[in-house]
Amino acid sequence: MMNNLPLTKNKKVLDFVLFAKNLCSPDNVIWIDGSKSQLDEIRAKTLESGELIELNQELLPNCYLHRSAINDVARVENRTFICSEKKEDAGPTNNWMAPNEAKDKLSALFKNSMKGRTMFVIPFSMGVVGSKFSKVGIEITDSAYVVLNMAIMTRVGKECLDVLGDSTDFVEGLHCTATLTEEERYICHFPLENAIWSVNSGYGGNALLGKKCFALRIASTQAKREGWLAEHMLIVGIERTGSGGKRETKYIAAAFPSQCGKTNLAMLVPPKEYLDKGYKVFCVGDDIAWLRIGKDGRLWAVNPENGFFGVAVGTSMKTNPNAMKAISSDTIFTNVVQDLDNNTVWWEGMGTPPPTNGLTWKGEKFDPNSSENGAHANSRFTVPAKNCHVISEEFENPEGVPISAIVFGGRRQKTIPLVYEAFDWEHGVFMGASMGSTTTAAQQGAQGVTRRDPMAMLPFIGYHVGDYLKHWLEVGKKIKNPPKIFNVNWFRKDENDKFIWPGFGENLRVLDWIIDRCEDSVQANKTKIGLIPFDKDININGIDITSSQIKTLLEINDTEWSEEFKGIEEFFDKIDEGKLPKELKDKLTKLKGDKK
Ligand code: GTP
Ligand code: SPV
Ligand code: MN
Repeated sequence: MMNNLPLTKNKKVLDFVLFAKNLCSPDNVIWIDGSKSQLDEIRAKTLESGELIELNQELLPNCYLHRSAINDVARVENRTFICSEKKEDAGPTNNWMAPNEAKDKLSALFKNSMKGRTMFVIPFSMGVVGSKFSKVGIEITDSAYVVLNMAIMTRVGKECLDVLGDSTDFVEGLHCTATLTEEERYICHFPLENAIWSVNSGYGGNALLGKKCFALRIASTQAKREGWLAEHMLIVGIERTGSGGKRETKYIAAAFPSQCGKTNLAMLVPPKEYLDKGYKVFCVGDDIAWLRIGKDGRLWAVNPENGFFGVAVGTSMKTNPNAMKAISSDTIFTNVVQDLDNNTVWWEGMGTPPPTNGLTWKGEKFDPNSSENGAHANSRFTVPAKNCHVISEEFENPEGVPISAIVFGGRRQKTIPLVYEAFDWEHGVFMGASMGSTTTAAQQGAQGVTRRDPMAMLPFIGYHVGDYLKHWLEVGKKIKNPPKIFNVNWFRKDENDKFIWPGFGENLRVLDWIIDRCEDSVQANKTKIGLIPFDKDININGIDITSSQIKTLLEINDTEWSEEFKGIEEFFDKIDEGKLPKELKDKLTKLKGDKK
């Protein structure tokens, strides 16, 4: 029998559950206690209902497949709202709705939405349970798929309520798949109340409320108040023999927009030459970092998640073998191809021949010769972090890891060099504030359009972007030993529309230069936009890159950059509203005026 007795005496939690119950009228309520037996029971029900499909348990133990509704495959930025008291507090990069209006509108959609269904109450912790840097959330949902995903992506169960005790300091998330009607889909955030209401989607960031809604949008507002940073960043550790001859692990936090390579960089396998030299790479996180100033005056990062919700398409033994190994068990696959011959999964870019007897992500007969993809471009795997063979020893360390370098990057076909370094923190904030990237399938809407995406946080800043950038500058002033800041671009293309840089594991060559810079063991070329590597300092031994190509990758083209400055100026003008820090505007004016 599943537990339907409250797992806490916390009045605010009980009131929230009662409120949701009265509003949504479920047939029954189940409190998620975090036990394996309860999750097994819930999974068994999803297999009966068809919500999950059991995959070949010999080849893929404890792996399951889910097909989402066809109209529900990605985050919906145009239906995502920040419901701050005043519109100007949400700023020009967010949709805004008055809190009362949002509550009224969504209450009508939640009304009786769980009739005939079960309401699950998921107590969860972002970060190690009980750590002073962690935060508790309660997600109420009608979706067993959400429960099973949350149980992978976060720490769930009774112990989260135990550490919460009587405290009112938790985030309330109310979620219902309801009818999945797109026109009535709303993802609303109430920063004043630490609350999230999400209705009519069951997918990823719209529905797993611990992730983008809590750990970025709500947490960014908490971070602003409390003096830290909640960022869309991977965290990776690189162990090597440093310039002083000592073996050391240096940690890098990197912000790239959705589907721009965070998971891949976080788990990279060093090229042979580097393996031979004893390089090791450890993954701390692949999507979200909470960064605080440590007592030692450095910036420290924790990954508040407990699993990976990674992009399936393009993941192969060649591009990301660590992810491939991780997802060979205990994984929920969403919107990939099902190979009916052996009941396994497949996607474009997996590096194996397509199944001849398969079903597409929509559950239709898969034609490998069709121009239409079998897996959705935003198909995903959900896998526990502990499945990753290179998960860092520090993953569970409540203090996190000290960050030596912050890296920004996006998909840019031209203009932006392979790597360059900021002169100082303020310049680094300018670099992050002005970065751009072409849009991907992670969000609904036009793809392949270049847009500005400050710190890869455009869709995730829970308040005014100008205040957010000011907060970055202020945090910088308080760090005694700030990390150096860099920008990278793996996606520069040649005249044949081909990526010039091989990317993936080879990106370590660039991280190696970055760490050398952090250790002051390599010189850099001072240009007006920042510090660029000398060609000879990017090691291209053993890769198919000519010296003229490396020149192109490191080139600063004046015509391209004047266009870039125009784009940045347009964006700055759009987001200013009297809140964009003067330091950033001055930087742009100076850059525009400077010669080389
Ligand atoms: P989210 O989970 O959406 O936040 O994405 P992410 O930033 O973690 O992106 P991910 O690592 O999943 O990569 C997205 C896509 O970019 C995949 O299809 C990868 O194959 C591709 N990709 C990742 N790294 C590289 C790279 O270095 N070079 C090239 N050309 N493609 C890459
Ligand atoms: C992203 O879109 O940046 C993701 C996937 O990491 S989702 O959880 O859907 O936001
Ligand atoms: Mn992401």
